[in-house]
Amino acid sequence: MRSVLVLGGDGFCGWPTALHLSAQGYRVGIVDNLSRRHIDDEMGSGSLSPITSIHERLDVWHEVSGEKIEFFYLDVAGEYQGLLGTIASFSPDTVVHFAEQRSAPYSMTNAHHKRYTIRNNIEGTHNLLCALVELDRNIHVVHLGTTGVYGYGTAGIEIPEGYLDVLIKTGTDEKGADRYAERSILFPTNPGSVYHLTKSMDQLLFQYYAQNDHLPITDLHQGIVWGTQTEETRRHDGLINRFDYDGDYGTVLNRFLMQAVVGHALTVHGTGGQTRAFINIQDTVRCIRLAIDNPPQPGDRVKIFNQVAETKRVKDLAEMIAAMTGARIAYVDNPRVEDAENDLLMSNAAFRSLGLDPILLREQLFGETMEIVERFKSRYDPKMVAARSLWTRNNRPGIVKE
Ligand code: NAD
Ligand code: USQ
Repeated sequence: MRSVLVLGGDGFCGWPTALHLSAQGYRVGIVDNLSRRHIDDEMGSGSLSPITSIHERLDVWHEVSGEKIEFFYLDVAGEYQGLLGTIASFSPDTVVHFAEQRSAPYSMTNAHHKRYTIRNNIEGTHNLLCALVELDRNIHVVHLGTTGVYGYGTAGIEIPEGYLDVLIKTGTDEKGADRYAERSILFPTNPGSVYHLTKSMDQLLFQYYAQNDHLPITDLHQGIVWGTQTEETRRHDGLINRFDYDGDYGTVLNRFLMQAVVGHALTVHGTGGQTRAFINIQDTVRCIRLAIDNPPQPGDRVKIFNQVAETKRVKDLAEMIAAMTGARIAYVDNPRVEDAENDLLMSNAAFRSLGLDPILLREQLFGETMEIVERFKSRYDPKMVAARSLWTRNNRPGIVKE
């Protein structure tokens, strides 16, 4: 039986991925230090959907599916020997690595959060790579990166999957004509937050270890995930996925859907001219399985897939939801440093060639997410909605002024 260790398997993407793989017949283990739950305690926030403890979740999964998922309570960034021993004894064919601090606003709040995000994400990734070199068992790493590594300026091209083919001027020939050398380089990174910076740095770690130690590595550049439930998490309330709506961890589309249901104005930052890439949570889990089943060979360069379904402008999303629900749109101050407007075209040819027919944003698909919000809206805390983490002293929080 093929086996997969899911680092960060208690999180928003990791939990439904672990269940999906288990349902598909993989032997699955989860490693998590529950830091995401501790951050909720730190910030006074919490998932809108009432998630059960990791142990209850795993018991319910065993009850409904007959499958067992093992859990290892471990800090990937801080407990190298524990990580090494866990990988050695679980002996996976693939390690899926979600175990990073993933909120851009949280990473920008203060020096403590910046330093934590750098330490947690970079050391976690590096520990994993060192452990795999030490074990020397040809274990495939599938890492969740972000489309944010490409930056959000207008590139003027369709952003390729990780690499850019360039011609470098090397001189002139005897007739004075320019000579060029062809190269394929990592697409130049342009991170927009300390969190995105860690994903950019992860890319170099992967490039180095793929080259030097021939580790087989796939890096998935994922867009903003929307939706909550997947085929497996719907099977029982005790398996429900988390739904973040707060100013730090709530992502834009889920926030707008939540705001529409509870009667809060849709908080569009600045002009809303920012264009971003999106993917539904059900496709996240499908893509990860496709990546697991199609590993690179040892010695290959890092395989990079853009894990996105489509791109959309924030303002257009808000208008779509406002038209559907009657919600009011509030153009609030932008707490972030980002271009007021950008165009974004992004290739997703690799996943399409593997058979992915992605779920696209359509009004009728928002129903389920809105039902989840409707069902649990008594748990909503209006104080948590404002985006208060500022990128610089010159920015202002994204607060609706009545
Ligand atoms: P999440 O915060 O819900 O889950 C991350 C999980 O990793 C949590 O359960 C957390 O406790 C765990 N974790 C963090 N640091 C750890 C450590 N040092 N040791 C052990 N466990 C640790 O985040 P998510 O939304 O599920 O994102 C998962 C990955 O996908 C992240 O790397 C993120 O950058 C990437 N991603 C997410 C999105 C999105 O929209 N959610 C989009 C693109 C990429
Ligand atoms: N935005 C609003 N109003 C809001 C919230 C956000 O206008 O209420 C805007 C932001 O200013 C930004 C865009 O929406 O322009 C996206 O913000 P987001 O919070 O939805 O997403 P982001 O911070 O980019 O991060 C999320 C995940 C991160 C992942 C990333 C993919 O938290 O883990 O890496 O999406 S990507 O955006 O492609 O980098």
